[in-house]
Amino acid sequence: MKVLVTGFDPFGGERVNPAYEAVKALPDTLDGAQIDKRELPTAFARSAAALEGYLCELQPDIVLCVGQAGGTPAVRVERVAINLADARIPDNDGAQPLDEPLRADGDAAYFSTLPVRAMVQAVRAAGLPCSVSYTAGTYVCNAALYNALYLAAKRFPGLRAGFVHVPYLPAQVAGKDALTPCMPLPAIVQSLTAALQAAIAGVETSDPAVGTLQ
Ligand code: PCA
Repeated sequence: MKVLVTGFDPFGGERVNPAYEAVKALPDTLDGAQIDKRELPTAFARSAAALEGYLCELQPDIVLCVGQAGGTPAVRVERVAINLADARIPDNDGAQPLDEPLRADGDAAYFSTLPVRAMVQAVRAAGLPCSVSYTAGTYVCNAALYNALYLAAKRFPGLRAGFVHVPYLPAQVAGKDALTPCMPLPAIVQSLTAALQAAIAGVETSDPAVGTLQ
């Protein structure tokens, strides 16, 4: 089995992106699967092209994209991506789409095809906080998950795709509000490893404990 894991480059004035820092530190093989690691630019158009290029080049069975969610206290496994680009700040190429669809011929939304609940449970079982997220936002991370699922639906049958958002690193919050949450790099790496193991195993659970009350 082949797994492509991507992490975004820094954006929004940050010097690092915890996503790519953690992705780089993942092992090259995990539970018998080959893990290919690639960086994605935090830019709507270029990330879509780069992702498609990596899928053509590597022909993975699974793609897991990873991005920074500044302000989140825990790793979040995304459930859904929506066909909307709505950017509060320009991307790294200066593009700032407002109220635009990502793909004219795409569905309104696609659900992750990875076992989201099992991934959350696996991270929690490793002793780390984790939850399901029901919005990946409307910036470049949502676009990456949307594009991965769109491409799986249209061009790469059998490809399973998902997304994980990760907190800031401690060094990133040093100059921010004292209550800004962060997570050390080894904990993020451990979380991604556990989530990937569940994705590779490919067995979803029915445990209601990871659902919501809202
Ligand atoms: N986080 C941004 C884009 C790149 C990243 O790491 C997001 O959540 O959309």
